[in-house]
Amino acid sequence: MALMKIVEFPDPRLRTVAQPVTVFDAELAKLVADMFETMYEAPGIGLAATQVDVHRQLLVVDVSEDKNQPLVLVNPRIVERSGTQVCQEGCLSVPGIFADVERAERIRVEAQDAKGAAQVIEADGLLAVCIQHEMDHLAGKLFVDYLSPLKRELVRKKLAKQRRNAA
Ligand code: K1U
Ligand code: ZN
Repeated sequence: MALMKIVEFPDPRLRTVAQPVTVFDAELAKLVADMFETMYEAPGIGLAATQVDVHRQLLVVDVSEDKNQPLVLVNPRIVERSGTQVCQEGCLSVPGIFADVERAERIRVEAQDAKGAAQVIEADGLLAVCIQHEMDHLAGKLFVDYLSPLKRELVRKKLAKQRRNAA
């Protein structure tokens, strides 16, 4: 397994729309393993392939406390949504920034697993938030896009300052 580099906002590669996965082979299995290692090490509760500069419809999630409920969603589609919830979100591609985002409370997702088998996931609460956040990444969208242009500009400046101070 290997740690992957996470692309950070405002890198334009985060705006790439992911293409469907069509081949379920050993290379895909290694990518999934590397993405889980990268997500757990960050640490995070989700990671989309877009964030590691792979533009395929693939995401990994684990919202459990013990980090023992890994989920792999390949070519995910939300087929039902209901209710709304507001949750404070973070993003490994936008480090140190947190903001409230409104999402559906419950979703039903049709996807494939890492071997290509069909799966249906019924999610609510944090799992539903995290899947919607990761699916946004696959569409080239970031949680800061839900903020006002002024707040987004503040985020951009804060990140630039963080990077200057770290250099
Ligand atoms: O997509 C990402 O960058 C991962 C992101 C997922 C996410 C978090 C919160 C709401 C929606 C989506 C993260 O994992 S940020 C880190 C984080 O939230 C966390 C880290 C350690 C423990 C618990 C949470
Ligand atoms: Zn994110």
